[in-house]
Amino acid sequence: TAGNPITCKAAVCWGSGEDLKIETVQVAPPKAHEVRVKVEYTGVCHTDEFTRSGQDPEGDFPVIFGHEGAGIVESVGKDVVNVKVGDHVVLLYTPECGECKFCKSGKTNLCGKIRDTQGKGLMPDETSRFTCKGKPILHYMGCSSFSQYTVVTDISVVTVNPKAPMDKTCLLGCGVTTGLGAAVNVAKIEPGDNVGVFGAGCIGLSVIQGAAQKKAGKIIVVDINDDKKEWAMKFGATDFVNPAKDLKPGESIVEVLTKMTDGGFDWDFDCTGSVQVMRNALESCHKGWGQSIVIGVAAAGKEISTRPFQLVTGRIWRGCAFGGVKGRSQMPGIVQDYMDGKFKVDEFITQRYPLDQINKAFVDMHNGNSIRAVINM
Ligand code: NAD
Ligand code: AHE
Ligand code: ZN
Ligand code: ZN
Repeated sequence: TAGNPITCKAAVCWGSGEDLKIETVQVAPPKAHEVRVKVEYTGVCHTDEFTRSGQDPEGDFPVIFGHEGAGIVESVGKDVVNVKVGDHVVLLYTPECGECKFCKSGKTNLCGKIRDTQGKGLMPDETSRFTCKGKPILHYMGCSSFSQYTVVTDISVVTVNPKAPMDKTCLLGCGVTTGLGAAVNVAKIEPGDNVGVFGAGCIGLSVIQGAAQKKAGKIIVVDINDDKKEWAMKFGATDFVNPAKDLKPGESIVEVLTKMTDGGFDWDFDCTGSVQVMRNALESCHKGWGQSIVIGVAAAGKEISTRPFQLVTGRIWRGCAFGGVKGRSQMPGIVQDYMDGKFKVDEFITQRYPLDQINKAFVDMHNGNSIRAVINM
């Protein structure tokens, strides 16, 4: 009940590169402008693995990962007005306060209000709501959905249609929305445009379905895992290239793609996080106007490079987070669109596990036989 700590299970990562451990944790009650959520389902995104493995320059431990969560509001702190106990919600790692410079700009979905403390794994008062064995445990991306109960700020949560199944809406908290939004909000794909998608995980497949929705011409998918061909085609790709196998001696992937598109892509997307792939994506864009959109996140210390001539000759390099989506304004509509059958979500789920088997989701990701594992909390 409101005001009391809750004892529950959570998957705690005690140190960089370690497996998650199911622990009993205490979850403090929400303070002012905070919300405690009973997490029902969470997806596992490659970014959770990125930080677990120690590649994230902001990564710190011990921590409770997870940022693709859906659940029910258990209690609210003082001054919370946007959600109430019992609401079905989606957690938002990109919050929306509506009043900061970023939110008011109309130019970006990034919100600045809690970014600093969120990056440190803390609530806005610089403390954590999680303890385990007497030690504070860090939050992650303002969500920590790998806990049966979590505390988030009120700007990091949005109420959605309670009829929407939460084992699907969790995936709208990152993967599906990130790719779909990049294709339909960030890029301005016109009918017939040629689109390239590098990496056909949940993010890339979501870009493909967004591009198909926009009636793109060719949708060419590049992945080093042949098993992704069938997946890519199912979501609307027209072609698939495996650069590890399909190149002739001396031929580069950029040459192949440029030939296939009569000069390059109108829009392409990095959905891998590899800086070499990002370069290839930029250089596969059409001279004069092609835009390459970086979605993948790269390891600490990695940098992108290309010849400035690529930009002088009109290619545009940019990126986005959460598909450019403003969560509190847009998520209820996105959930409704899903309910109305306007895009696929159920099809992304390749595995389902209870919380105590969450490490299997990371193994599946490494084996390349998973699009999304959904964890039943
Ligand atoms: P995933 O592991 O499910 O998919 C990645 C795909 O890329 C796999 O199919 C893999 O075979 C392929 N791949 C890897 N290296 C490749 C290479 N060199 N060339 C071609 N293909 C290659 O991951 P995901 O969950 O879809 O996430 C994709 C990336 O997007 C990750 O870096 C993740 O951290 C990032 N991400 C960013 C945002 C954002 O808002 N910017 C949101 C979610 C995820
Ligand atoms: N912390 C990392 C970068 C990680 C990153 O870029 N995260 C994306 C979301 S990935 C979701 O799966 C993001 O939201 N970025 C914008 C932001 O403000 O963090 C680093 O390199 O420091
Ligand atoms: Zn994610
Ligand atoms: Zn804001």
